[in-house]
Amino acid sequence: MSTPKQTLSGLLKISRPVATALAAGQPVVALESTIITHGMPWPQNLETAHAVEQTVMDAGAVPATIAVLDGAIRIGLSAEELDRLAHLKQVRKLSRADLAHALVLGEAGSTTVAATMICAQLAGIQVFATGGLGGVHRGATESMDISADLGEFQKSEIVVVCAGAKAILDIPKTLEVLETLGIPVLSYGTDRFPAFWSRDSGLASPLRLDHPQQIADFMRIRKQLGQSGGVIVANPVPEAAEIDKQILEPLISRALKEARAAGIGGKAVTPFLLQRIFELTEGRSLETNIALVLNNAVLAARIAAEL
Ligand code: PSU
Ligand code: MN
Repeated sequence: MSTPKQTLSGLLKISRPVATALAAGQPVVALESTIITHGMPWPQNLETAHAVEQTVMDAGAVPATIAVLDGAIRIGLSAEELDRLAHLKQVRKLSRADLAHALVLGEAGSTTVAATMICAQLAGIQVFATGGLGGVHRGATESMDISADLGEFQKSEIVVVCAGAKAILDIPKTLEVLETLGIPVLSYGTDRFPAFWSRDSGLASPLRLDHPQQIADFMRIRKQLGQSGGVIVANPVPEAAEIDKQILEPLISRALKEARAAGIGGKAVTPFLLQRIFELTEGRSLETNIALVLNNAVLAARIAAEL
């Protein structure tokens, strides 16, 4: 059988440290790049990208930040490449539908949760850490705005460690869609489903596990049962960094109203809302975002070690 690298003939470039770790069966954690280009302002985006990689390494795994650069899917970026990505002005936000398009045109792009899952699977990486999942947007009965992140879990066999779904979303509907699609939502060490900046969305978690070993076993048993697809691990933000739901809710309502008034749609919605929440919380939401991503990186590394 040919390796993914050969079949993809130049479209997939795995960095040397990541390729070495994969060949040796060492734990590898995939990291997305939309959070760098569209999720955080400069310079915290680059600082966080480096801090997340360092956190993965400190936890005993090899980080593989994923993006499209120079006409190829890149698995593992050098410090110089991370820097270049964080500085890019005209970088595309790539989801499942866009990956091949960016490759045809040779355009640079960052990968969302959905696209990162696809690329991680191609590279043979099983675990991926991010901030918050995309989901069903508020007002989706009108806008039909449901993130492609959700459907991706039916296709790519990856464990995605996140801090739940972003509070800007309609979380009850997001959980309903996940249930309909049969996608497991495992909250880590809690019975509550977390809401990104807050530890509790107000909703019970569909499933709970308390140890990285159990999460690895969960994946193994699914495989034995012939179940394909990915799994969501919802890891609540550390208490010291969380923002109370009551504080956030009026700010989210305001940001949503502004988005509607400005006619923001499609891919621009999530970046717009994250930026406005950042401004309305005077930067506090960003501190929380950074804390939760680092927290997820540690858990992802521990799960990768068990797999
Ligand atoms: N987590 C963060 N910040 C982000 C995202 C996740 O802490 O910016 C990104 C992810 O890349 C996710 C995307 O896939 O937001 C969801 O975008 P949309 O709602 O357009 O599908
Ligand atoms: Mn959308």
